[in-house]
Amino acid sequence: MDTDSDQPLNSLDITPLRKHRTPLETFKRVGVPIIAAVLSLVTIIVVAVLTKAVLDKYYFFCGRSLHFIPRRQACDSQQDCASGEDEQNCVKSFPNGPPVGVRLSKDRSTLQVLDPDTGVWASVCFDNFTEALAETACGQMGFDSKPTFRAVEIGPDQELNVIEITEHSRELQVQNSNGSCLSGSLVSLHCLACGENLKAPRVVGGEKASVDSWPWQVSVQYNRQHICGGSILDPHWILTAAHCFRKHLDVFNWKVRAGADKLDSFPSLPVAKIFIIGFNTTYPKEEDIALVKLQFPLTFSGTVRPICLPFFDEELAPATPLWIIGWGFTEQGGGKLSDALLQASVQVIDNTRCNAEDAYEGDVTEKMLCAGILEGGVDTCQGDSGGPLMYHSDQWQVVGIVSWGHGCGDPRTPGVYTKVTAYLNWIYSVRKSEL
Ligand code: 4AZ
Repeated sequence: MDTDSDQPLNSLDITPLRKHRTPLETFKRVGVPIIAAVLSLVTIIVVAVLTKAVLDKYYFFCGRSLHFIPRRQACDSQQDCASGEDEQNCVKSFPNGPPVGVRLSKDRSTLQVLDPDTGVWASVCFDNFTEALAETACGQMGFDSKPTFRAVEIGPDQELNVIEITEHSRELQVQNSNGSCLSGSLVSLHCLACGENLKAPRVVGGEKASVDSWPWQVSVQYNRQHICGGSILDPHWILTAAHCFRKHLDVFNWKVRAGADKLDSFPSLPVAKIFIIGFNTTYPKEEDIALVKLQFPLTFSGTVRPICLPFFDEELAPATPLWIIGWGFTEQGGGKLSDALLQASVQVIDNTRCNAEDAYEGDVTEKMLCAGILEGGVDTCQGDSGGPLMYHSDQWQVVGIVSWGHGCGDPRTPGVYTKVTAYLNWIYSVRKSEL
C-alpha cells in the first residue's frame, strides 16, 4: 500500500474538495428535517386546537386560580372558581321594570309619551320638537342609531291628548298638557330603518327560503350546534326565546350566525350578554323571550338587516296572514333539522279558539299568540324556536317569537308564539340599560 501518496505534503494546504451532493442527498439532509419540523408543528397545532375544543366543551377554566372545573358547574349559582368567575358571564335575569315612558303608535309611527303624574299616554306635538328630542326618545327605547322624524297632521280623534315635551337627564318630559298644538301636527318618529327585504316571499307552504327575503333571520348556536332561530333588531341585539338557554346558561359557548340561508355556511359571531326576564317561569310557556347582545355590532348589508319591532297598538285580527321561517324539524318527533331555511305562510288564530277544550284548554295567555292554518300541516317545530312570526304592513315586523305547541302541524293545536307587543317595555328597558 502506498501510503505516502495519500498524505498531504503540508497539512496547512488542505483545501477540502467540496463534495457534490445529489438532489436525493440534499433532500435527505435539508428537506426531510424541514418536513419533519413542519409536520411536528402542524401536529402540535392540531392537538392544541383539539385539546382546546374538548376543554372548552367539557370544562370551564378558572383564570385566576388556574384550574379547570366541569362546564356544568359554570353558571349553576354556586361559586366553584376561587374568585367566582364561573358565575360571572351567565344568562342574566332582567325583571320587567317600570314603563320607559315612550312608545310608537301604528298610526304613522307617531310618538307618545307617558305623563307620570296622571298615568296617561299622550301624543307629542310637533311644535318645538328637535333632533335632540328625537334622539332622547329613541334612546329611551334603547336605540342608539340616528333617528328620522317628520310632522304628520293630527287626526280628528286625536286632538284631546296632545302635549309638548322637553328633556331632563336624557328622559322626555311632558311640558304642557293644555291641548294647544299650534302646528296642528304630531311627531312621526323612526329610530332605525328596519323591516325591508330585497325579495318578497312568494308561495304558501313549507318551501325553501332565500336570505334576501329574511335578512334578519339568525341561527343561535351552542358549541356550533344550531339550537334556535332569532331575529336581528339592531346592530347589537338579537331577539329570541328564553327556553333556548334552558340547558346552557354560560354565555361563552353561545354564538350567533347571520347572513346566509344554509345552516353551516355563515360566519359565527361572539355573544357578549344574554338576558331573560326570570328563571322561575313555568317552562316553556311563560315569558318565553330573550335578548342576546353581540360583542361586536353587525354591519348591515343585503343579507344582514334588522326587522322592526311592532307598534304598541298593533292588534292582529284573526285570519291575518303571517309568515314563519326556520331550520327546524320538518317532521314532528324523530325529524331532523333542515339544512336550508324554510318559509311558510300561516294565519292568526284567535286565543278563544286556541284555548278550547280540544286544544290548549286555557294555557294560552294574553301574552301569547296562536298561528297556523285550519287544515294543519304548516307549522313551526323544534329548532324553529326563537325565530320570528312576521307581519307585513309598511315594513316587516316581528310580532311573535316561536315558543311552544303540542306536536307540529296538528290542525287543532297550532303553534303558540310569545306576543312581542306584550314585552316592548322589557325590550326597551334591557337595551336602554346597555346604552
Ligand atoms: C319546540 O319544541 C317547538 N308547533 C316549537 C314550536 C312548536 C312546537 C314545539 C309549534 O321548540
